[in-house]
Amino acid sequence: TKKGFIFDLDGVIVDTAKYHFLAWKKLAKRIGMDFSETQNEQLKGVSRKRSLEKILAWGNKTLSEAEFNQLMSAKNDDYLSYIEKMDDSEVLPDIAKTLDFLIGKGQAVALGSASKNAVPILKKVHLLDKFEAIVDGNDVSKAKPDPEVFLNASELLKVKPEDCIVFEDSVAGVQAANIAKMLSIGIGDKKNLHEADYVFKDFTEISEDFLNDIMSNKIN
Ligand code: G16
Ligand code: MG
Repeated sequence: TKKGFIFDLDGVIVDTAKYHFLAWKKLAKRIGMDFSETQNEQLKGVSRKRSLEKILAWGNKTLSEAEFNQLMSAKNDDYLSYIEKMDDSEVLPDIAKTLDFLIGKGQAVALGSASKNAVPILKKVHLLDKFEAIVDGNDVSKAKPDPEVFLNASELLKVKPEDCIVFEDSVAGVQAANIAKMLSIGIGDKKNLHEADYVFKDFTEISEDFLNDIMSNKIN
C-alpha cells in the first residue's frame, strides 16, 4: 500500500531544539527570568507565540501587545542567527537514508512542522527536494496537539489519515498524530513519549524491516 510518511522537523530531522533553547534563554534573561531545559522540553512542537505566552505565564509577567511582538521578533532574530551556519552535518543520524529508502519504495513523504522557518532550514541542510508536501507554521492556524498540520499533509499527499505515519519528538505532536488516527512513532525518550504507538531513540533504531512491515500493513 502507498503510505504517507509525515516527518516533524525540529527534533526529528534536525536538532534545532538546542538553538530554540539558546534563543528563549536569552529572551528570558532580557525580562529578568531564568529558563531551564525542563521548561524548554515543554516548548517542543509548540508555536512561537504560544511558547512566549507560556514563558510569560511561568514568570507571572504581563506585557503590552507591542512589547510581546517585539520579544517574539527578537527571539526569532536570535534563532535565525544561530541556524545561519547550519549545514548537512546537522541532519540527525539515518534521516537522509530513511527518506531515500521510502522514496525509492514509491511512498509519499511530507513535512509536518510547527515552525515558520521550516523551508529555509530544509534548504540549508539540502533536504527540501525530498518532500512531496510541506505543511509548516505558516500554513496552520491550530497548533499541535490539534491534528490540523498532519491532516493537511495527508490531504496534500492524497493518502488517508489511517494510512499515514507520523514521526514526532514532542508530546503534543504524538497526541496530534493519535487524534488524527495516524500511526504515531515517537523519536526520543520512552518516558516522555509513552502515548506513541512505537518509540525509538533515533532513526538508527528503525530498521528497513520495520518500515516494510508498515508498508505491507503488518504494522498499523
Ligand atoms: C518547532 C519547535 C518549537 C518551536 C516551533 C516554532 O516545531 O519544536 O520549539 O517553537 O517549531 O518555530 P519557529 O519559531 O521557527 O516558527 P516542530 O513542529 O518542527 O518540532
Ligand atoms: Mg519537534
